[in-house]
Amino acid sequence: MLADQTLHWPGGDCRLFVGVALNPAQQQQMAAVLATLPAGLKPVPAENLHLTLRFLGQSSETQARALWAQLRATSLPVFSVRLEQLLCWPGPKVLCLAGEITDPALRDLDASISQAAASAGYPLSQHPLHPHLTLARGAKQFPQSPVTVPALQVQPTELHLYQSVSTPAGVRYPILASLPLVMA
Ligand code: 2AM
Repeated sequence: MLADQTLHWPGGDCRLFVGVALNPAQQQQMAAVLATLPAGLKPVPAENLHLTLRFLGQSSETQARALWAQLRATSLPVFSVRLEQLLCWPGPKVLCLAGEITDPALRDLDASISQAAASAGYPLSQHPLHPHLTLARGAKQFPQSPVTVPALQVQPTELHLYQSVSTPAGVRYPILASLPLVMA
């Protein structure tokens, strides 16, 4: 499927982030894993699984379009990352499957996104990129009971601009625009 490079703006200011999705087989695999997480954790809905590459926060349409135009004009490399470490981050209280950046293409992509974000006027990122897949929220500490999560080799083909929308039924992440990641 060809990425829809058009940016569909929903109106007003929006909370945004740039990220990638799992492929459908991985999403299904992780949906089964989410269903086995210990009680007390709040698994994320499988359709919300994503890797955040850059959190942008509240954004105007003008700023988002400037960012996306710059990314559209950039060659965005396809990358691979292995997520294999189960971590509990007590600050945001999330359980996540994390990995290290070993593929230079991911460093290049991160640099391109940071450059585009800076020139569109977004503030500098507070943390260096640490690839991770948030599996559950409400994780004050590492679960007492054993959690088995398979390692995941993620190699996305598209970069997405996501909106984060809070609704009474929970948070949703509609995709506002996508760009293809290309072989170097
Ligand atoms: P994460 O679960 O991949 O860390 C939408 O709000 C998404 O942006 C969240 O699911 C979270 O992604 C990320 N996010 C939210 N607030 C953030 C912040 N202050 N800094 C970095 N990432 C944030």
